[in-house]
Amino acid sequence: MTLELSPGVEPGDASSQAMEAWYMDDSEEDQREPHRLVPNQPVSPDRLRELGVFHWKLNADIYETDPELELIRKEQGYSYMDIISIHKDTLANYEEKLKMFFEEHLHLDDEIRYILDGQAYFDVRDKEERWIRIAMTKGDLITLPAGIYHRFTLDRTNYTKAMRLFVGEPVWKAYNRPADDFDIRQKYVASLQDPGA
Ligand code: KMT
Ligand code: NI
Repeated sequence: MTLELSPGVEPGDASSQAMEAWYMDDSEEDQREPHRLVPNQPVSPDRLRELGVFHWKLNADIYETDPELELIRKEQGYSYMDIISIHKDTLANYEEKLKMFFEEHLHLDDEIRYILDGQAYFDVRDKEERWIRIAMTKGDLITLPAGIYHRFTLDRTNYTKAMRLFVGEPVWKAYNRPADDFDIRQKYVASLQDPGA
């Protein structure tokens, strides 16, 4: 039997447990607050997939020996990995980095993050440029497509530990918005109009 691990689409098993996502309000309060609309306006995994955002739920307690993680890495070609602990006592230039992570930006490659401990938010723009907030908790592995505008923040708990995965040698370079002239951006925008492209 071949094990096909499609991100989050098999009903009934652990990998289908959806992350919670919602449209954000535009209030000026702290970025670490949830910023939900009232009433809350949830965003489904299908909607996220249309934006090219994929998700798996894994058992982070066994990440060092997890066959499911191994299989995903193999199938997706995630040869590189490291672990980043984001907390004021563990991350050099903590404040500065958090500020950087929260600037709206894109990358020329997919951003792949697996939350091993704690929690955090990834915000992504939808097709109409509205911010969607994705609540990441322990066990969530997410992939953001190259060219999507996004940002990252800790939540009120001020701590997360994440695995960073990458295809080949990692490139962390972020291009702050506006970065619309990159081919990868134009490709991404085109893929939103025609999801089959
Ligand atoms: C990025 O580029 O948005 C990040 O690397 C976010 C921090 S890593 C959990
Ligand atoms: Ni990024």
